[in-house]
Amino acid sequence: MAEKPFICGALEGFYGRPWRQDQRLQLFQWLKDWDGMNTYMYAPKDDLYHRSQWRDLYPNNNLNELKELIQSCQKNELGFIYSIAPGLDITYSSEYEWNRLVDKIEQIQNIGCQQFAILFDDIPSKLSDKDEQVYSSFAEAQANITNRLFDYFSDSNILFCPTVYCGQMANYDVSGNKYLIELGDQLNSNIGFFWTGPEVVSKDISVESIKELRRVIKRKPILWDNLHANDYDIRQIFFGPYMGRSLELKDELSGILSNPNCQFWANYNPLRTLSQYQITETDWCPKQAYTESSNEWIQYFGNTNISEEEIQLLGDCFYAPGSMGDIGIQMVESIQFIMNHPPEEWDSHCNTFKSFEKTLNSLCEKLMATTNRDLLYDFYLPLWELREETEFVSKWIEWKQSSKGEFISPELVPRRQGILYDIQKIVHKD
Ligand code: GDL
Repeated sequence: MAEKPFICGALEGFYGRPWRQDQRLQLFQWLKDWDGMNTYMYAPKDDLYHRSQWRDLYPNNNLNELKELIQSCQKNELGFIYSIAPGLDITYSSEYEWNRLVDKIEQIQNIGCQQFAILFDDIPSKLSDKDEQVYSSFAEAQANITNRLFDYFSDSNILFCPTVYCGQMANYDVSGNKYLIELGDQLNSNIGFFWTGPEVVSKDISVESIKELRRVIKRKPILWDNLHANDYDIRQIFFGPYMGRSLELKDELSGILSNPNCQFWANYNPLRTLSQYQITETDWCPKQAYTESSNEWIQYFGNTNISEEEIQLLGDCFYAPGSMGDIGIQMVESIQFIMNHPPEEWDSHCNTFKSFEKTLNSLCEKLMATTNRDLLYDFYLPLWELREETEFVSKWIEWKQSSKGEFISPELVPRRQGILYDIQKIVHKD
């Protein structure tokens, strides 16, 4: 059989408020315009009918929205994958449950969808008493129902997300993981298999780690890439490039779907640079792709006065999990230096800080005046917080240089308080 085309695109697979319809339509426009991108996967954890109430058919208004999405993907020559996540409470061996699953998938098939994914991530990994009498393992139960779907919907493409979906969940022993081995043996080899890398959020993914997985699951996995996901930490947002994956990695995969930031407008660089990674054959430079993408991104800000320097600062401060771009790194280093040295030694660090502050303030002012209010609201919280911290440092510098009296904080309202901070103070003392 001819090898299926490499799947590449965006996956709406995060927890929290799903994207809006108009945002998804904007996304399809991007995916269509960007070489290398060909797919959107619908998997919002908090679409009621996707997970919690997976048995229930979509009411008409929701169904019409899905239909519009499917038709828009068809028009834009993009693949649309509908996914369903029954794992929270399904009885795998029940014919009643099987019929609910079929009815639901048929409902979506009837509005034009031809690709489906069944997701078993983030569920209790224990079979019910009833299922225990029928299946010898969790893997067998999942493989069985997914193979049955594959046979039943034989004209459709079927994909599968396992419960152990990264190296960490296999205690970093993928080759010895019984669940994965059983799936490799029992899951029809034409069914796509999702994997997030060594971790749930994998900063780097080595070719070797995927080669090892391939040997176990007996197919090339599709990367469910959480690099830019931020649903696990409300204070973070990621505007940086697709990175930490070599070009050789693509040879080991049958696709890459990025599950990015919950805030739709934050995803321009993450997705744009993924498209560039996908079409690059040699000499992949994430930083260069990021700079080019950032400059394109300005057109969506509803304020053409935003400069390349300002956009770079924005992206460099909110870059990727555990890493910043150059401007962010310099800024943190300078603050660190200033706080730990007397003013006579500050020298260029003070200038670095002041110029950062100036650019940040002008960016914020321009954003306040943007006509793309939606984008402003998406970035508001992290930007506002960064601005406040910067103002705090600025006032502290003034005070230190004046060497007068006690430092009076510029904060007008109480913040960094509440139950989360109290728990964190106790639990993470360092
Ligand atoms: C997960 C969830 C995903 C979530 C992500 C980041 C998978 C397969 N599932 O574990 O829905 O967005 O982490 O928090 O990644």
